[in-house]
Amino acid sequence: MTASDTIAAVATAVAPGQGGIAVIRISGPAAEQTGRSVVHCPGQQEWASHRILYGHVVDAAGQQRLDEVLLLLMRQPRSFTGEDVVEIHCHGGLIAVQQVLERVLAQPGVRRALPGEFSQRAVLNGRLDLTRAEAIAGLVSARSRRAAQLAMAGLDGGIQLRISSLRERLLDQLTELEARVDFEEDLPPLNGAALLEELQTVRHALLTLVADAERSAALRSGLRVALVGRPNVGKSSLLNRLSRRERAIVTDLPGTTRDLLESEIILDGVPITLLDTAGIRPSDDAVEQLGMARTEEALATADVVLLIVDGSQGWLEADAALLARIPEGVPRLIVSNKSDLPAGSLAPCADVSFSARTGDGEEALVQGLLACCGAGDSAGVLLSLNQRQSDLAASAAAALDRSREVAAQQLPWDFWTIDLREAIRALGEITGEDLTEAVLDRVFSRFCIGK
Ligand SMILES: Nc1nc2c(ncn2[C@@H]2O[C@H](COP(=O)(O)OP(=O)(O)OP(=O)(O)O)[C@@H](O)[C@H]2O)c(=O)[nH]1
Ligand SMILES: [Mg+2]
Repeated sequence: MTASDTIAAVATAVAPGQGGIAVIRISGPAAEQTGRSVVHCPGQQEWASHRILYGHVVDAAGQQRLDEVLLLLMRQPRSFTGEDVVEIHCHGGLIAVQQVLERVLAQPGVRRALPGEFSQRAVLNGRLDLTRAEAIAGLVSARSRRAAQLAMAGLDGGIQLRISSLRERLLDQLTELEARVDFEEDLPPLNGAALLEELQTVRHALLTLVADAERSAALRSGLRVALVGRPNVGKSSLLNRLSRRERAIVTDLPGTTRDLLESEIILDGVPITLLDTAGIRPSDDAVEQLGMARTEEALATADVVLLIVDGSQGWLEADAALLARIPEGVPRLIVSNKSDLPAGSLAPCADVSFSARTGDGEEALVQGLLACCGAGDSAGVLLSLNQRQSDLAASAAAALDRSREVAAQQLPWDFWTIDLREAIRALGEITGEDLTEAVLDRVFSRFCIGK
């Protein structure tokens, strides 16, 4: 399949004053002609595929040089999209790249690429399967080494392989069933119990993938962790210590933090946004009241709440009142700070004891935090489906679950095929395979219909 139009876009990140080199990617039938029109290559350079050419981009009037560039032509099908592709490697930053892109877009038959359109063409042209295309997006957006590692597993084809093989197993069963629907009398009887067992094995495998996806979701999207507590317990000090910099203002005056303050950190490969909040206490100060309203918002939206108490004061009623304000179901960790000072009379019912001043107990705090957001468990995860894939895997598993019902009611074979088809369709949607034709192909190739 070849698209009739040619698309172009800057493939590298663009920022003013940054990036030595930027790449403009052009894909489609007009790619080579566009390259030839836009880039003037001196001397006898040959326009051969997969060779680097050197030249200049000049303005439309042919007067002024806009940039000095390298050009890479990759003729179809040996390119990322499977189409003719030209890459213009120009200088980075903002202005030169935009000028070159404008020249490219002004060529006949060329338009600006839509988001993800190169990958989409690669998939449509069979150069890339769907899960690998999604893995590229995951790799690009990875915010931690671990997330990048998981994306690479997808890029290496791990997800495609796993889902395809589960789908194949279902297709095998469907083939058997469909043959029975059409030619029951010609074939040996089907073992319903064995078939059901196979479906449930696949279902369990899918559920494991869904659970792994949930466990590692934090790795991809990151977690918002709200630090709450009474004024002066050391919320900002804790944030500074975990951030390894003086991000927040710390003073011995209660009510120092007035506004929400965010700090992005990576803990054990998990991206975490720490939210420092205004300490909660009765106050007539208008600014402080607004700050406390934001604390409430942070409480309502955080994935995890760290309730910080002052261990040198012990567990106070106000701490208990704050604990009660953490919304139901939100994982929480109670941190007793200031462990370097003598403990207060009432021992706080804390999960970890910590000192923002000395750093004592930091490892326990980090591990407790990761455990409480479930991110600590993701260590053993080797493959991580993204949300779309995980939703589809879950719906396939649900369809397979329904087959138990069908089995229990001892319904005829064609009833079994309904849920099975549904599960196969969902998995095929993950891998991008065409369901109906694939199933029919299998039926035809395995059983000689004309016999
Ligand atoms: N000894 C000791 N002092 C600490 C520790 N952590 C914080 N402090 C002190 O406690 C005081 C308050 O610290 P902050 O981090 O500003 O407390 P906060 O909870 O952010 O306070 P508000 O922003 O007012 O709500 C400062 O004087 C800190 O130096 C600790 O672990 N040990
Ligand atoms: Mg503070």
